[in-house]
Formats: sequence, structure tokens, C-alpha cells
Amino acid sequence: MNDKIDARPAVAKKITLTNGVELIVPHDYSKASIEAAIDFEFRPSDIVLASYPKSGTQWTAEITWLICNNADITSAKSVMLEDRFRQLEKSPSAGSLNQLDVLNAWPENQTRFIQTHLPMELLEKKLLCCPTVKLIYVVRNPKDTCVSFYHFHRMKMEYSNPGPWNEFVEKFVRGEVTRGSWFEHVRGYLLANEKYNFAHFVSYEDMSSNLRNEVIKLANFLNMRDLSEDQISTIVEHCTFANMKDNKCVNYQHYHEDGRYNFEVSKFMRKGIVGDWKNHFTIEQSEAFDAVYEERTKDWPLQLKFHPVA
Ligand code: PPS
Repeated sequence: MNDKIDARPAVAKKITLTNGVELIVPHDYSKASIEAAIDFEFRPSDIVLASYPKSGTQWTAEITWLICNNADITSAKSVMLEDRFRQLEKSPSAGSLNQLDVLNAWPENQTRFIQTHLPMELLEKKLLCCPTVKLIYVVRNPKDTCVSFYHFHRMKMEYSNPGPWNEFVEKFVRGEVTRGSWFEHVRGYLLANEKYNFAHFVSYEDMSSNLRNEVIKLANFLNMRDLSEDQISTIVEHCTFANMKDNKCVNYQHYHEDGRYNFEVSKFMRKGIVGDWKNHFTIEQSEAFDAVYEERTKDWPLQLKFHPVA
């Protein structure tokens, strides 16, 4: 690990919004950009992909974009995913465009693809104003999410220094990592969906075990039922981990080149597997995590099927 990473603060950046909600955000994100995102006016044709970080967001985004664009892999291989699927709350960095300006200037007759890690409590009001918005939520086994997030913290410069693994797991469980508690994030979307039935849930594990099936289910949700068998096969093939890992439009190699990520520490497309937690959690850590999981998910309207993982 180089000096630049070691110099990062160990504590994540916490902001308090005007409405009193506390959020933990990447160090380069501002209160102003989060508040602007919360006030964002959705359009009826928007597609919104929400997730806790490291749940398979970019994977689901690529699939969603291809489903809605006739499996156009030529464009998908030439235009960066972050330019096709805009992150709602991202603070404008030096020389880059404000995502909200780009989204607001989007032609009215074209679908906007919007990605967010904001909790549902901050989006609910505006989303409910636009009931035809297609909301997708991707969720992943929290132990694998935690492992992936740990390695992401190690290599992403705007994040806090994760410290050693055993400390990071404890911070993750307490919700003291960037973006806050996994439990609260998932719970918020599950409860809202229980109430309004407006979202399509997809799991990393289901995509890993049967990607074709998940592509078809997502296409049905998006009312894109006319995709041919060949187009579905094209999407499935294009979105394998092996292919996405080598695709410069989705693998964030350019962030490594401009210094935002350090791929010598860990890559964005790291392992892409289910169950890597077994290589990181001790038996004691795993049992402690399971106990917290049981407690924190008791009141959830639905028990997610990745738990427990064999
Ligand atoms: S982020 O930063 O929140 O947008 O990250 P996110 O995209 O949600 O999650 C990154 C993890 O997803 C893995 N990934 C994939 N796995 C399997 N197949 C495909 N095609 C794929 N694309 C991305 C990526 O490798 C990260 O997981 P880990 O476990 O770290 O490898």
C-alpha cells in the first residue's frame, strides 16, 4: 500500500442535511450535491437503479441499459457506462460536468438512466410524484458486500482508510462506513416496496446463478418483452464477469489512470464471485455477523434468500 492511501483519514465523512438526516458519504461529495439530488424532479420515463455499494450496481446497470437499447453492444463498448447511466448524487469533480445538469438537459423523448446509492427515505417523496418511474434495486449477500467494500475502500482514494479487515467488519456492521448501514439501506427499500409495490428487486446471487433468467425477468419489468432470444444471448455473453473485466467502458480503468482508484491495490472488477466472504471472515466473525443479521432483519417484510449462504 502506498503513502497516499495510508494518509487518508480513518473516519468516513459524515454530513447532516438540512432536514436533519445524517449521511456518510465519500470525502469528495458535498452536502449541496446531495441536497440537489434529493430535490431532483424525476420524469415518468426514468429508469432508476438503486443499491448499497458493491451489490452489483454496474453489472445491473449494463444489463438494464442493453435491455432498453436493443442489445447495442457496439455503443456499450464505445461509450462509458457512467455516461449512459448517470449517478444522481455525485459531486461534480474538477473539469467534469454536473450530473444533475446533464440529466436536466436530457432530451424529453429519451429515457434517462439514473443510478443512486441514496437511501429510500431521501428519494421516496420525489419518486412517489412520478409513479411510472421504473425502480430497480439490486442487493447482495452482506458478507460478500462487506468484503468487496473493504477492497474498494483500500483502492478508492476518496474513501476513508478502511484499516485492518477485522476493524472494517465491525464498522460495516455498525454502519460506520461510507454510505452507512447496509441493514438500513436494504430495509428502507424493502419497506417502501411493501407499501407501494413499485420496485423490481434483483440479487447478485440470482444473477450469478442464472443470468439469462434474470435478464428476462428484468426485461419483463421494463416492458421490453420484444427482445429476441439472440439479443438476450448477446446481453448475457457481454455481461459475464470475464467480458466486463476487460471492457474499458465498465471496468473503471480510466479512474486508475487518473489516480482516483489504485488498481495495484485492488481492481474494480475484482473477483466477481459469490461466497468470497469465506476467505475473509473468521468463524467467530461470521457467527457474530449472523447474530446481528437475525436481529436486524426480524421486522423485514421479506427474508432475502442469500441468507444463510451454504
Ligand atoms: S459500486 O462501486 O457500488 O458501483 O460497485 P458495484 O458495481 O455495486 O459492485 C462491484 C462488485 O460487482 C462485481 N461485478 C460483477 N460480478 C459478476 N459478474 C459481473 N459481470 C460483474 N460486474 C461487476 C465486481 O467485481 C465487484 O465485486 P467483487 O466481489 O469486489 O469482485
